[in-house]
Formats: sequence, C-alpha cells, structure tokens
Amino acid sequence: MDIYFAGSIRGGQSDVELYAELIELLNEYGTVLTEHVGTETVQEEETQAGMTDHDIHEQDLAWLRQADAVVAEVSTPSLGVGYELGRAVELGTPIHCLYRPEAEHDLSAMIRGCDDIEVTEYDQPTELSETLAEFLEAAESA
Ligand code: 6IA
Repeated sequence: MDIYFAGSIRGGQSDVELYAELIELLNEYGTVLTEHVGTETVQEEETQAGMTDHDIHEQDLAWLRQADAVVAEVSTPSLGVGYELGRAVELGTPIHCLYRPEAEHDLSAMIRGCDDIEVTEYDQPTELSETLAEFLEAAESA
C-alpha cells in the first residue's frame, strides 16, 4: 500500500518532528512516498539538487496519483497541503486528516466540512495507531 503523507513545509515547519513520528508509524502499514515532509532540511536539499517548484509539483502529483491513501497532518495551515487534499478528493483517493485541537489555528471549514475527508483530533501520535490501521485497511479494500 502506497501512502501519501502531507504536512506543511513553506506554511511553517514547526511540526516537522511530529511529521517524522507519524511517517514512522505509517511505514508500519505501507510505503510512505513522501518521507521528505518529515525532514527539516527538505528545502535546502531540493534546492541543492536543482529541483524547481515545477519539478516538485510534478513529482508530488505523480506520487499523489500513485497513492492508495492520503494522510495529512493539518494542524499547521498550508496552501500546499490544502491543494493536495483538493486534488486527492478529485482523484477519489481515501483521505484522513489529523488535527491537534491545541493548535494555534482552527481547522478550515473546507477540510472539516468535506464529506470525502475523515478528520481525527488527537494530542499524541501514540493515540493514532488503531485509527490509522482501520483507515488504511478500509482504503486497501476500497
Ligand atoms: O505550501 P507548503 O510548502 O506548506 O506545502 C506542503 C505540501 O506540499 C507537502 O505536503 C508536500 O507534499 C508539498 N511540497 C511543498 N514543498 C515541497 C518540497 N520542497 N518538496 C516536496 N514536496 C513539497 C519545497 C522546497 C523548495 C524550496 C525546493
């Protein structure tokens, strides 16, 4: 099972360690195509590799089309994550968003109000094993 994990980069990387923990958890259930989201230095690395924004967009959309499921951490608002979620809805890919109610920003109505997106509120990644296992199992048999 290929999993697309989405999390803020230019929207702010203050949750990057949390993303890394979630990616580790998700790797128990399948292959996370977007492990770089949990890396603080992703921006420098890709600049050094000569990747343009166009290259990044095309690569990420190819992975999104390949993915069997999308999991997004949405506590830090990000234009890129919102865009990816909209594209995933159109692709018909099962989507699960993770949101910490303690976060600085309320979750967008466009995410919480979307019937095609499941949202789970949580405090610690350790609470999420069962929820993610159930979601990914259902996504696999969808
Ligand atoms: O708008 P944001 O940057 O917060 O969007 C974050 C989301 O878009 C993530 O879920 C990623 O899948 C995708 N994304 C945004 N930027 C990148 C990126 N490098 N590399 C891979 N995926 C990305 C940006 C660095 C650049 C300076 C070379």
